[in-house]
Amino acid sequence: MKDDSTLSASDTTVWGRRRFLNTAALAGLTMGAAACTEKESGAAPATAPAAAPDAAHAGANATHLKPGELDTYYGLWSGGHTGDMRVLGLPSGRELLRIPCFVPDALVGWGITNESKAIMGTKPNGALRYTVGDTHHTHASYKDGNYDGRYAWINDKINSRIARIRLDYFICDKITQLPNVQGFHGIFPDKRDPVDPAINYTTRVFCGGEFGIPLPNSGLEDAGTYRSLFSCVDAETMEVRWQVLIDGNCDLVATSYDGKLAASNQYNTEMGARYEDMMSAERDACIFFNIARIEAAVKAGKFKTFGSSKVPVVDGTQATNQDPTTALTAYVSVPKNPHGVNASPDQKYFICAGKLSPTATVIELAKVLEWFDGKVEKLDDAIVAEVEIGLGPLHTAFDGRGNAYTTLFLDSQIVKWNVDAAIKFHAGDKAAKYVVDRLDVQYQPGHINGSQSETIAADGKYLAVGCKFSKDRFLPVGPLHAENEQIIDMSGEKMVLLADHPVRGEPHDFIIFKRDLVKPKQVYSLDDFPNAVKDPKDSGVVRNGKKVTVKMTSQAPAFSLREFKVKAGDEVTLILTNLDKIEDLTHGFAIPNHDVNFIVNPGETASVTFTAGDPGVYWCYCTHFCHALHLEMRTRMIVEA
Ligand code: CUK
Ligand code: CUA
Ligand code: CA
Repeated sequence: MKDDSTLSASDTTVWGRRRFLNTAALAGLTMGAAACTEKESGAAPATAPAAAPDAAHAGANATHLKPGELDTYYGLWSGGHTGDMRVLGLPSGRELLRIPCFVPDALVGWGITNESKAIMGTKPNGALRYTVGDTHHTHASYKDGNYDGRYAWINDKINSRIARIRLDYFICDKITQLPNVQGFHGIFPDKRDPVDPAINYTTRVFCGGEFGIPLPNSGLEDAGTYRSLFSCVDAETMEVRWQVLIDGNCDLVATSYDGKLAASNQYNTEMGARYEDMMSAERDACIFFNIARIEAAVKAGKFKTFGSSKVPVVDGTQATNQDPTTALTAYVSVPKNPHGVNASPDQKYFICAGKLSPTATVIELAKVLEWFDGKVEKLDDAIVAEVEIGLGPLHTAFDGRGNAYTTLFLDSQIVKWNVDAAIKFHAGDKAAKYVVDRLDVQYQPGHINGSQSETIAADGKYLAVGCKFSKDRFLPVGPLHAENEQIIDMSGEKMVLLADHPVRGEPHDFIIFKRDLVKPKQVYSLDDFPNAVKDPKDSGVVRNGKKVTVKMTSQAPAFSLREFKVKAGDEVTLILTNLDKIEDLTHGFAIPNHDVNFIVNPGETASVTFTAGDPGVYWCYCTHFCHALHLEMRTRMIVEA
């Protein structure tokens, strides 16, 4: 630690000589990043300056839109600790919406209305089961190898939950907690059903469990017995279909275009409990799952269950999967603590970034399938390239023209490299120049994605990079810095940095797709809600002992009830239907001192249940500016003794 901690992490002359980072070097990694701040902030950027993209590129791929101009792409961004999904317009990078999922949100009343609480899950006393989240990865449903605008999914690492977003209304409609799993990290939907070739769309979502735990979770201390599971969730029902018990752990997830394979990179094949143990081996793995065989094994009853969970768990450990022709899993060896596995848009390869190894590994999917058919002797033959690309490679995006773009955390760079050239180089053609370009970014990039990158329609226009540090890029606002999301023009031979955007931590992953792939609806139908109050005449107060139901409608600039009476201590359920059906005419409803605040969009019905407080008058008011008489849009809750 003493020696390495004094080095700059970006000092490639020193680090580049190491094939792998050792334990001591990793301990110095944090300090290395800090040292790199001082060094880089004083120096001129090595490549294109942020403020002045060259004129030709600014014309072709600019980020600045004139007032009133619309973006051409949507971006779905993981929200990080806010437990939501952020919707961006690109290339401008403007944030359009936050879709709350795992964490309460007072704007829309997420975690406050009965409808959202039912999705989030409650304890027996009615309180929310969880109020924190940590989202990392988001991916959308596919049809014919491209996004189909039905759903997106997002993970919560803390509580192993997966949320589904409906992309017609841009709302979360289901949340499922994975059993037997801690640290649910990577997530990817399949791109078609492997069992029935006619089903050309997503029917399941795969989830990687990162942390090993005792199964069932007994609190056992011997970490050597801890296990991680790979989970499959049904895209429609959102129920967990099956899980696979594996050796090592799961991290990120990728799926093939033919639906036959899913994979997860493994950094803890050592199954260690301390980081020194987790990085003790020189190689780890990318574990492949044979989806059709796993589903057949589940159907044949070859599974067990753990604890109170009824989810079938099949055995994907190495010891029981030696015969390729019956194996459910295949462990492809990749260098030291890989991070990220990404599917190339030509449908041929998965690429694993090396993280602690300066390499990218290209795995040919056809060869993995041949191994499962018993036609290839060595699984290692599926590795068609393992090439040096730079220090700290994490995630990879694609342009649809045969190039890969990998983030280099330690080098603070994006490296653009040609996959075919890398394969030639690996095969012995040492003249093959696979590195096409390098671009300095600010600073320490993690995730990266390109427009349409992981679809068959990758269009190679824009690249977004999530930089973990922003240091000097924005006005200082105290100790917590924004992260720096940078937009890059990837349409030419050389990458051109176009824009910086601050973003609240810590978003991790995102996808970017053409705007015409989703068809959002902006007004609800009253029939979408079984409890809708369809006519203002149906408004009123109904008492049943201590339980009181208040039915009300909103139509600018009034609520249908000008006042309503309840008694102190009543359990009040208030149902509000917005009868305004005009686009963008949303009303809000807040009750002072009762922790109630939510909105109703056009045609929407929402309800809240609360205990009426001390006797008195409480002005319930519209919280969403709707009309010239918005401030006058109120009703009184009169609480009697
Ligand atoms: S992990 Cu964050 S930089 Cu959760 Cu996607 Cu790689
Ligand atoms: Cu209704 Cu403001
Ligand atoms: Ca390892």
